[in-house]
Amino acid sequence: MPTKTAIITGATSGIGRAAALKFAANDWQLVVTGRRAEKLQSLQNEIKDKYNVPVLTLAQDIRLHESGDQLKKLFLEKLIKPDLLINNAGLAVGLSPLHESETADWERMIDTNIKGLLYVSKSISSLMVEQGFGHIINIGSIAGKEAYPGGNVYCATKHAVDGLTNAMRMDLLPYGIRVSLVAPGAVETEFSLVRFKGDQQKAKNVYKGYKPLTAEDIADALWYVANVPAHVNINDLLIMPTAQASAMLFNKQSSI
Ligand code: NDP
Ligand code: 8X3
Repeated sequence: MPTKTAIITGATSGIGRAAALKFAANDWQLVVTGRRAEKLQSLQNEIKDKYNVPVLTLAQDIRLHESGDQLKKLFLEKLIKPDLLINNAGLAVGLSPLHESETADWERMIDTNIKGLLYVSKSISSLMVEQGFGHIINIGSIAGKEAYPGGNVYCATKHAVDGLTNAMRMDLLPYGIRVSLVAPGAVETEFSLVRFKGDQQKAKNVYKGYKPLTAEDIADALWYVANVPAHVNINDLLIMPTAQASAMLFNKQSSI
């Protein structure tokens, strides 16, 4: 019997996928979401083959108002309780100065990184309040701690995640529900491919000359944050590659 249940949004690639594998390897039951149904299916198959723990998949676009309630319905129907929500789904689109950027790109980032996170958090935290336990981990970013040129709207959305994490922790304090932020620096995933709209060369260049974090590094951190004793909460964990000192400052001659 699995010990606990985690919901991981954006589990079709990168950090979310690595986190799903990490928690499944440690006997957690999972509910995983993302838009690409075929990727959710292959994650489900891999977890069943390797770890034999139950995995429910929900293919959904987190930007839709009903995304949170769809997830909540699944929990009520299956009679399972969420121990942990990892609000991971997110993206950057574009890296242009504000006056040259596309308003459609702003909408995608704001709707996914802020509004999607809010829809899911509202629905799942209401279940956690009713059941009297739970933990929410939001994935922030170094971009939520400092701005950088061309980062404008992406940085604003991750600053919003930072602020929301603090506010949610206050709202959920009376119910003993923990709220944490895990904020990574550069992690090599599909992130840059999405940011540069499929331009493989531009995406590769982001990680050239140094060793970026891997999705598994962040999955390990998520595992740690989720498994500290019940009286401990990790409020805010900023994790950087050794070769990255700030959003813009890299040692690109680094051997590590
Ligand atoms: P990936 O692009 O590899 O993964 C992003 C995930 O988000 C995918 O599973 C994608 O699923 C999901 N997603 C995107 N849009 C939506 C949507 N509208 N509805 C549902 N799911 C969606 O990138 P990462 O793993 O790197 O990103 C994960 C999180 O980490 C993001 O919040 C990102 O901002 C953050 N982050 C990343 C860093 C990095 O350097 N990589 C550094 C700091 C933070 P699908 O496309 O199937 O919908
Ligand atoms: C992703 C990291 O520095 O590209 O959140 O914004 S960065």
